[in-house]
Amino acid sequence: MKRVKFIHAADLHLDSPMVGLKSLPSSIFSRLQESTFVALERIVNKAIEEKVDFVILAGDLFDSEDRSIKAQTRLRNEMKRLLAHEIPVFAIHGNHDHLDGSWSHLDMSKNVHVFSTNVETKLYKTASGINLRLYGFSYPSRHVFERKIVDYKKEGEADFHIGILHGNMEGSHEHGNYAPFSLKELVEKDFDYWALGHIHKRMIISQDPPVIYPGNTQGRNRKETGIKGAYIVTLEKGNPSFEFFPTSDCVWLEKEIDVSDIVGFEQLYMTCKSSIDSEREHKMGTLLKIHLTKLSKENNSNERDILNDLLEALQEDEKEEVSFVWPYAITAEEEYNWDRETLAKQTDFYGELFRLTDEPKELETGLDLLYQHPQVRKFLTPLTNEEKKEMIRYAESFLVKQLFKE
Ligand SMILES: [Mn+2]
Repeated sequence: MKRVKFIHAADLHLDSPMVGLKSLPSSIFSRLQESTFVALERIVNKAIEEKVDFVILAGDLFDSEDRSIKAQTRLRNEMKRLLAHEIPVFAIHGNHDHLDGSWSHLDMSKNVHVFSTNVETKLYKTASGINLRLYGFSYPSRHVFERKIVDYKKEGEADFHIGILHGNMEGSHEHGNYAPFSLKELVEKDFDYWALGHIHKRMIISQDPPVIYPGNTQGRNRKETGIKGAYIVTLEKGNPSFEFFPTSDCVWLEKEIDVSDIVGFEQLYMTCKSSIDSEREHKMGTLLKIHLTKLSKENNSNERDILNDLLEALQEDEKEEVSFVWPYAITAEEEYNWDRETLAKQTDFYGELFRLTDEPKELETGLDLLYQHPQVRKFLTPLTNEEKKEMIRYAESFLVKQLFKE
């Protein structure tokens, strides 16, 4: 039976700067800075352990177009470990590590095959005599909006045909719409496997033929939640199989804690503490956002202060912990215990406020001040509609509470 086994990883974003996280304790921050490299090591370890035929890296190997020497050196060292086991690597570059950047160039080891800027085919014969054709291209510059998918064409004889593509499946709006394609187009190519990259969330688009976004190998901010990793794939005619394996050293999580029956700070602290302990994983770092639901009135009197004290107390125990669970934020359910209609009748001000929050025309103008600011904008990611709504809800609730106090 003809059979190949390989690893498919994408979006390694080596040497991600972990923007905006410098306020973390230095031990945790440096652990995060190192985490993209740890993920790479784990991919290589797995390849060697499982004696795979080859490894695919489907774009965004580096986080920045000006690849740091550190990232290049570490990648080369890991690739050399694969070379020592005669494992080749097929790599493409994506929108983050496109070929138009300027960097001090380090040669990769000779087992690494990088695809050029036009879709090309690479032939490879495994040690056991299986013939493969791999198809792919690297981004010549950051913005590739063409439908590069039309240039992928099955050609010649091979036991397996594998497409490697860094791009956006149409319908997904979270990432840039680069090199877009539809599932139908992929399936029509009649390949045996599609190794995708670009979308950082793990997704199995199709089982047979397998079409997979493995997601990134390490979450880099609070939006990239959950365990991250790569796939180990076995292809046999008519029977493809694949399995996820984790590579992330630090994990971002969000958690709700129901605190309805809780009275007093001590009880609140203990409940959160045990909830934090339940998330602790052996030798893995966790960054946790806690959302308290049904916080009682008694606790609610000076909500902001309580939440800050609670956060500080919970963080205190985690600084020196290898398997840390670092709470980076605590929010609480904002209770709408006023009646908007009655308030609106009371004074014109409330009526005006609710009209604004229902149709927040001024929000974009307000946000533009930040988002167009030359120094600030590079640290910002676009807000989702959900985040905008949350912002408005918070603003309304804040204003009403202030007025109640007065
Ligand atoms: Mn990426």
